[in-house]
Amino acid sequence: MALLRRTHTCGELREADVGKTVVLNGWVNSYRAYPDQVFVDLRDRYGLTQVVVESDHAEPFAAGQEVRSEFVLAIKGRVRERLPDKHNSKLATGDIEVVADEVHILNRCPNSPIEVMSIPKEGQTFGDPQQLANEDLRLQYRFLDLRRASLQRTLAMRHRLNKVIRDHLDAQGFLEIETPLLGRSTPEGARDYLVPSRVNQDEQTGRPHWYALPQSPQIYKQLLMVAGYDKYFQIARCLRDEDLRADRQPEFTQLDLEMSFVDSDDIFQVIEGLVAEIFGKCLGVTIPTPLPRLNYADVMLKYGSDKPDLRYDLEIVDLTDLHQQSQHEATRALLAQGAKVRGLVGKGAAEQFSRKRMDELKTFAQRLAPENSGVLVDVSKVQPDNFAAFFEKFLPPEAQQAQRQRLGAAAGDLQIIAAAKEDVVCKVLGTTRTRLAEDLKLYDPARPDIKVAWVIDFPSFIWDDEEKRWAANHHPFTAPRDEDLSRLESDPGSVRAKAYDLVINGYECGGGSIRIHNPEVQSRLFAVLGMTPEQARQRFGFLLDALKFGAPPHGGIALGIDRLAMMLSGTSNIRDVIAFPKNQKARDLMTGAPAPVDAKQLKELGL
Ligand code: AMO
Repeated sequence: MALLRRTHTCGELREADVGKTVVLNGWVNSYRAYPDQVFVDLRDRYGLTQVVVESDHAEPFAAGQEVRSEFVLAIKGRVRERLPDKHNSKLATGDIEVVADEVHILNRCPNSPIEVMSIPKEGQTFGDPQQLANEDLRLQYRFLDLRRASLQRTLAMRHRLNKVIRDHLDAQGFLEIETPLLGRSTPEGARDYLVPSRVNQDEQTGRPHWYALPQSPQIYKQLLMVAGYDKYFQIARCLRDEDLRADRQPEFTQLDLEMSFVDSDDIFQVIEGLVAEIFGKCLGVTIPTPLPRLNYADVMLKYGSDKPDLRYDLEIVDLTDLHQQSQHEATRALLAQGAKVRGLVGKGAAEQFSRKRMDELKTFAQRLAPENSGVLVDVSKVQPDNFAAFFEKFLPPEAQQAQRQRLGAAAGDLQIIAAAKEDVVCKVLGTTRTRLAEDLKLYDPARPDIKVAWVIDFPSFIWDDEEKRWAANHHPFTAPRDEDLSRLESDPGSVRAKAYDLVINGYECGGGSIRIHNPEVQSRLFAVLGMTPEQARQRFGFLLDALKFGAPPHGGIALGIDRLAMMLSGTSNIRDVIAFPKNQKARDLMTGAPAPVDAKQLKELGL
């Protein structure tokens, strides 16, 4: 049979089309069969159109009776206005229906293991089923799940995001340049995915040499700057073998960008213009620029996190000095080891918290600390003229008053106070802060409320307690601040980086820096990270060489496209914005990857 090519999509026909003969192609969203009529809601990614097959057309009526959910049909028919009481205002095509002259079943479908789309129920528009099947099952049948309206909307949004980015950067003179997937390790703090080379094997052992898949195009983009491509970008796939979270995938996409002859301000300007355009064009939301620039040390103190959610206030305050006078022994022992006491207050929240809910919140907070951290946590209601709460009763009266004042705590408030090592207190109170904001509904997740800021002045290094050495906080190519360079070897912990993160609604949506373009400084930095000159040469000799051959000052950033798409779609699950994601265990449940391979393949690889 010749293909009955569609004349219209299923979301297109309106009252003005009444009387036309049309052809529609699509999937059966739902059907209702009566003795003399079959109603079929035909669906494609553009919408839904009601088709009526009547018994006085014997041939199409016979086909219409065979129709089941998710069958693929071609329908030829006439557009007519629906009966006056049958108009559906929730559907864009709700004023018309198509009376079928021909019904062709192009393909059949067994009972779907997951519900793709429900019959729009009372009060429900054309959209997702009310109850989604279990996510693993949906990932296994991803080709069916992708028929869902919200996933189709999200992928369309992601397309638009990429297009806005490309158009915007093109207009600013950037070149999109692709860099290799098979290359040398580019460290970004995760493990590499390795690929054995069949044609390059060790002469003695016969074992393969290995490519590393890029954790990011970082080194290549720096080499492009050395080569004079002063405004580069790429929508680049990155691969990192790391533990997964709700906002992490092993394979993800970055908008990677680099510029020459710039300082941080130039990068801020480009990215602020781009971000404003993205949220304006994709979501109709105005992002006021210039964006706030928040100091790392300040945000760690106030929000307990380097990616604060700024949709609500709820600030953490330091109480350590007041507790130097505490009569509580365990608190004093912690303070003697350099611990901090900090707290936050849920204004007017006391009445929403029963004893049970307070205990739950306390347990939640305590569990955020590592075992043996000795963390002390108290959740209590602020009692007027009564200082019986745990972190109050051991303080002298002036300190009790001072603590309330500093917290801004008054009767009717809920106070949460914790004592532990600084990083533990940040984690405990920072995460409790986001949970409390959720509990107290301090923001509306359904509303496109977008709060963007820069976090700057990160430390260059963090101490790796397991390996007992300094590690790069961003990556080892990030330039230290000029005024801190003299302390690179003597006090690495005090060196701040020319690095910046772009934070949106509590997510790190981008990170970048000004790079080291001087080979001596780069060698010094590798040395602080514990690499011998030989190791540095063996791993990054090509970069050190390139820096010698006239490297311009340069810097850049990478934005997480998946996370931006999450912000645009209002989801907190990264798998919702990726067509074929991996599950929490890095498995593709649909194709079954990763999977064992043939012995023959392994042999060829020398494995
Ligand atoms: P960074 O490692 O900070 O920097 O990555 C940049 C941004 O990429 C996103 N991202 C991820 N998204 C999903 N899943 C992951 N596993 C994942 N890892 C990172 C985040 C993050 O902010 N080369 C540097 C950039 C530079 O310095 O120019 C880099 O890759 O949104």
